[in-house]
This record gives sequence, structure tokens and C-alpha cells, in this order.
Amino acid sequence: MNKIDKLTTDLYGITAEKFSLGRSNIEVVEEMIAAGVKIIQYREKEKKMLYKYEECQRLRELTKEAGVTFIINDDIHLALVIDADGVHIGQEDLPLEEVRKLLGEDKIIGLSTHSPQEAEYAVKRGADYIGVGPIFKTYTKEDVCDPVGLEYLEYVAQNIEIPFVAIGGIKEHNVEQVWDLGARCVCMVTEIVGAEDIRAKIASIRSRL
Ligand code: 3NM
Repeated sequence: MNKIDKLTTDLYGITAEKFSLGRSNIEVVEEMIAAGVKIIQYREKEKKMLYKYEECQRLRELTKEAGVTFIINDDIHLALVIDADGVHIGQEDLPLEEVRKLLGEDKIIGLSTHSPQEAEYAVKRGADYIGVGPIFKTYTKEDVCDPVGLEYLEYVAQNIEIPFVAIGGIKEHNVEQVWDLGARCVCMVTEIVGAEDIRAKIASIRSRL
């Protein structure tokens, strides 16, 4: 599968164990995969590296078996040792060009962006996809900026050629607003990992897209 195929999907799942109602990341990812999610990002800011490594080894097996794209948040070493499909980085992480040197052309690099300038610059620098957010208010990410609003999403949908993922405060009840503006891949963290019945929640979200 080439990189564009690996990124072409409607729902982008992210782990967040502290919002997962006592379930492990493994259990949550199993549910997401069973529900047909095709991209999953491992994002755990507070765990020790050895624990993250062990957890990601298992998640890599699960995602590989299911043909699911597996992305690691921030940690380039972890992505390399577990042979993830790529990494997702923020504006204040290592520069994208340096990450590209380490990962090579075959791996996916996603970059969070919050303005048209950052989006244009991400394309120039060779990002494979961008995150666009936070669209709405979110309490999931600690160092997050104020919502960028729907105008920025609309700008990206109309002007940016690479794949993009809308993120931040997106819930089942507002996902249609995001979809209607041209987002074709949406990420909901707490709405999915915090659902009592993850499969039913995903099916219900999908019925609105
Ligand atoms: N990145 P929820 S917002 C991980 O704007 C992350 O770049 C964001 O969580 C960005 O769906 C976010 O629970 C958290 O609001 C999104």
C-alpha cells in the first residue's frame, strides 16, 4: 500500500488511556479495529518508555494483521524500533526535515497545524498529511491553543492538496458540520475511547458521514 492509500479513510483513531473508562489501549484498539477504523495513532504522554515500547509492539502486531495504518505520536525512536507506518509531530517537535532524514521517504509524517501559514509551510516541507485543529474546544490535549474554528478547516479543504485530518472537540453531534465543509478524515479522541460501546459509537458516527 502506498502512503496515500494508507491515509485514505474517514475516521482516524487516537489512544488516550486515561479517558478509556478503565480499559487498556490494547482493548480499545481491538474495538476500533473491529469497527473498521483504518488509521490508529498511539499517543501516551505520561507513560514510561519501556511500557510504551511493550504496548506498541502488541499494537503493531494487531494493526499489521488487520492492515491498519499505525502512527506514533512524537517519538521517532519508538516509531523506528516497532516499525510503525509513521509519526505525527507538532510545531514544537524536531523539524520535519530532520525527522524525514531519520525515517526516510517511505514513512508517513503528519504535522499538526493551526493556521493557513502553517498548512502551506507543512506542504512545502514535505508533510504527508496535516492535522487541522483544534476545530472546537477540547479538554483532551493539555498544551492546546484556542479553537481555530471552521474557517481554517474550510481554507484547508479548498486550498491544500495533501490529506488532512480534522481534530479537536469533534463529537458525534457536530461531526456533520466538519464533514460538510469538506473534511474527509476526522479524528475524535474522547468521543470514541470514552464511549461505553466503542463499536456502536463508531457505527453511529459513520452513519452521519
Ligand atoms: N491534537 P478530543 S486537539 C491530540 O488541535 C489533539 O492538534 C489537537 O481530542 C490539535 O477529540 C487534540 O477528545 C485532542 O477533543 C483532541
